[in-house]
Amino acid sequence: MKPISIIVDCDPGIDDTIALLTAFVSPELDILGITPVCGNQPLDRTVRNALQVCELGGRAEIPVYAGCFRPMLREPIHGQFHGKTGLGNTVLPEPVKTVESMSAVDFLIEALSAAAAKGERITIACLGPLTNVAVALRMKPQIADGIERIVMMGGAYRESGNRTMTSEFNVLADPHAAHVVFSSGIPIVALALDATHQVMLKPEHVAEFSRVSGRISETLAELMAFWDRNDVRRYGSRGGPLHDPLVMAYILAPHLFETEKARVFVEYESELCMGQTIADWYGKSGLEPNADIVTKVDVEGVIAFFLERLSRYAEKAAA
Ligand SMILES: [Ca+2]
Repeated sequence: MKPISIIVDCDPGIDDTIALLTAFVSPELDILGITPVCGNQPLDRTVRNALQVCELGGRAEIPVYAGCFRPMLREPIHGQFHGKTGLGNTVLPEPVKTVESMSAVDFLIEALSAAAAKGERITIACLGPLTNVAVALRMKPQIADGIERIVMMGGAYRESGNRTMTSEFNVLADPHAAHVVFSSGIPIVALALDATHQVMLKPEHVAEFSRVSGRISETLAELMAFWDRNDVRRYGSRGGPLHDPLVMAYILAPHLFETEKARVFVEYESELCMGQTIADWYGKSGLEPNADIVTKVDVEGVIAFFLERLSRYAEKAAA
């Protein structure tokens, strides 16, 4: 089967690192580029982290294009659970690999226009604020013809928010960009907190990941241990929700997920509810659905999926 052409738009970030490491050992994917954006960390950090993760994963040949320095209109906000560098307490070697000179927005426009011209389509995995994709769409809306679909982590529908009472971090960080993307007509699969809060990465899972993952085992265990929120009141157990990696699981193993169609609206005016995502589940707006929202996750299946994928690092070392 022909591999899925994919661009990974991200803001690494611990969970983005796990997502990237999973994508790197998945031959079903042809990763055309990685486009870090300002999000969990300022842009210089997310770019450096992306370069380091490419080297850690043995995929230094994948080009990294630096994205937008800031959200479209709002002041930047950054993640609270990723430590000082964005990778917890993990210190990776300084990257030898360098960032491409072309910007992420130019790369998106070029790659998607080229795909559209050939009648091909590229999947975009969005693991951070949607600034890069929104700016590219504002500059050249025709790139939508080169997008197969956007599979994104972001939003909170029946769940309440994580960064504020109403809002999830990736959408809150750039609600205007999210509005542009949800208004674009591009097919969207949304993995919101409704999905990610179902998948808790618990200390016993971390031990298991560390056992199977060969040469990246130490780094992975350190990263994942940093993820333990210890917020039992909210999540019902120790550990932390496995947010952004679920995008890769969805693309590679969609049978582990159930979705419902809805029209999604993004609040970008109210300070109280800034970044809230609202789903019209029952056709109240009179508008057609614009997203498939993941409502149910096969949790054991997803954990087993990631264990199998990341165990490939052990095989790679042995090969
Ligand atoms: Ca992220």
